[in-house]
Amino acid sequence: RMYKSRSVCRRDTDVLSVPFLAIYESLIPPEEEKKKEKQVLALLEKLVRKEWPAAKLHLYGSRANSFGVSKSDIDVCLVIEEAGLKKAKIIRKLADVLRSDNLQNVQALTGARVPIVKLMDPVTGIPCNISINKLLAVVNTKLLRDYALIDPRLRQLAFIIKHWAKSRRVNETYHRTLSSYAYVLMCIHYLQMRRPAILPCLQEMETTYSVTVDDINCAFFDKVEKLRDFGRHNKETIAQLVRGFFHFWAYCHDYANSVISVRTGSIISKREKGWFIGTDNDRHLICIEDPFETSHDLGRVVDEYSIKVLREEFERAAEIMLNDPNPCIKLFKLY
Ligand code: 3AT
Ligand code: MG
Repeated sequence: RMYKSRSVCRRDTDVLSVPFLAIYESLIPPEEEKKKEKQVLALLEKLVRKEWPAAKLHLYGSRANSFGVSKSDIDVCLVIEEAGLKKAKIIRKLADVLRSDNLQNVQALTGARVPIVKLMDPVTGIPCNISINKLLAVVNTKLLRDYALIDPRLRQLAFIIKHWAKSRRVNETYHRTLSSYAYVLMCIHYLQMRRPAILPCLQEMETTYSVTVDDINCAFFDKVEKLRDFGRHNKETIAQLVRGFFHFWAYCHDYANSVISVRTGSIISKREKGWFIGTDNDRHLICIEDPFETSHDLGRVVDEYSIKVLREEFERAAEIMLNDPNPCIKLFKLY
């Protein structure tokens, strides 16, 4: 048997979950990775401070939101006050600063929608992306991490869905499918909508954390240690949740009219958001509201072709989960 930890077979009756939990455990990054990540961050901080003494570096994305599998890239946000300087200029300057210290493969990607510096840490080989003043991503990283602390089933479900999406090649925004961030929001929303609910809606609760970034007030309840047993009335197992997730996206979601919203913990209407073809350049064929930048549809990358690919993949997965007694082989079969 592949699984090592006894915790994975806590419930004897839940044999269907055993292979899912084994996959989940095999994807968790080992402790050494955390150490290496700290070294990379310390090195970057040292170099950046030479040029900008007051600069701060924040880790965000899957290395910080707890949804990162082993060997994920390192997403870092450089926060500096450079009044008047264009981001592209800062990016080029930053790339020069890093190159001067023998770092390899430093690329300034100034043409991208979000300009970044890409580099490879020479010691660990870990790829690293540095963006400038992208504080909303730092805040949404905290929101995701806080949700993960409430019920362990979220992290399990999200690892499995991300692993499925990577295996089936529907986690590639440059091919017009969805980002990892979008998939995690879909998982959070799914667990908010279970009855009894497995996750609460942190943005609808009392505000204990509040920051304003780019004129957007980001406020939510972050004392999540008080919510540790929130989902206790719902006994659904990870196998049931994986099946339910795919069933929802294959057969239940109303693609024509609905928007999923983690911000409200509910489904809202496209009409309410004005999200129709023609109102902006986006197609809104699958609508996932960003929890803070609420005018932002994370499904906007999806077009008429990739929506078909996505929906066929949801249906394929739902069918496997329903009919295959040993679903993991087919489900994660590389596309
Ligand atoms: P991987 O493990 O790297 O696949 P990730 O969580 O790091 O997953 P991304 O690399 O896609 O996800 O994105 C890095 C972070 O940037 C995640 C999220 O905090 C933020 N982010 C990504 N896409 C968006 C978006 N469209 N709007 C706002 N924030 C975003
Ligand atoms: Mg990442």
